[in-house]
Amino acid sequence: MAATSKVIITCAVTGAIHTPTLSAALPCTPEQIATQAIEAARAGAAIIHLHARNPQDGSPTGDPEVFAQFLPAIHHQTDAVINLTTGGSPDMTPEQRLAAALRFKPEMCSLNMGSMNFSFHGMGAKVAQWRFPWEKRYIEDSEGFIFRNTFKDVRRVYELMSDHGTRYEHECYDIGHLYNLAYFLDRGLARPPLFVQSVLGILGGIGADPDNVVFMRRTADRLFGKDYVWSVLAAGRHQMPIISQAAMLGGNVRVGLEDSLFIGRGQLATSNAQQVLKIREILTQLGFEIATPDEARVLLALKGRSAVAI
Ligand code: KMH
Ligand code: ZN
Repeated sequence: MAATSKVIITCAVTGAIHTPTLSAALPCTPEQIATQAIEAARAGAAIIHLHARNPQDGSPTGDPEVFAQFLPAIHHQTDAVINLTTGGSPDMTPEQRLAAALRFKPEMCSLNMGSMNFSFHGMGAKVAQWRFPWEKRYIEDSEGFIFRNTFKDVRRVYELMSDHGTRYEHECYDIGHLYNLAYFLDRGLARPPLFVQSVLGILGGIGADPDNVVFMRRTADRLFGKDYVWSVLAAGRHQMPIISQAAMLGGNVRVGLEDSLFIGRGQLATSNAQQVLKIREILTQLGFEIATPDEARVLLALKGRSAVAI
């Protein structure tokens, strides 16, 4: 494990899993995404992880023209590290998933470390009326979704994005994904310090169980030694307890409405910043300090905010 003196908070602002009916706070338009991202950065998030949505109906899109409607505001009004998704959404091709990262050459992009089932079909069970026609089917269809991230797909992202000096949030949804990352480390495509994002609680991935957080940590220690910086996210109601545990184990944390719509038991969050402030308070009370964006840049060996094409 690379020594982490301060905790890096990542905020994943909107994602591609939740849909507008599930929470009025979910940012969907470029203005909403920009506003919530800026608030999250001001609240203490050093890294902002971003997806885009169609302004008309909130459906996920990989169109760089939509990203172009919110990235400049975030880039100019904060000094946060901008991290663009390459996971996209279930209905995007590998090319669509990569298009925005290729155009804007961010300091970071996500890189999903293995193919898997990725299902959230139970999420709409309590919804009586949907705001937009696409939502119900999108959620139901995820029962049959295979999240494609073959070795060839992953290699391609490394080869294309490393040319731009972009570094990676390695999304590891199960123990095997850590071994996949070790394979790319051995071949020189992944370069230390690795940023490893352990993802717990996705249906199809490892469960959000405290034992599994420790299992992830020990396995990453064994595979990567001092060559990695560890972060954890957990889906839904597991978010705050699991990431608090991760911090106690020397990890960094990710919050945001991409991962959970909640701020407490049965209580919807009103914004991304609210979740950032909550974990910040928990960490501060536990005696941790929060990393600034520039401190995160040093810890993760990023190229710097002036080297992006936003
Ligand atoms: N939705 C998260 C569980 C990506 O954007 O590449 C993982 C994620 C994937 O953030
Ligand atoms: Zn994402």
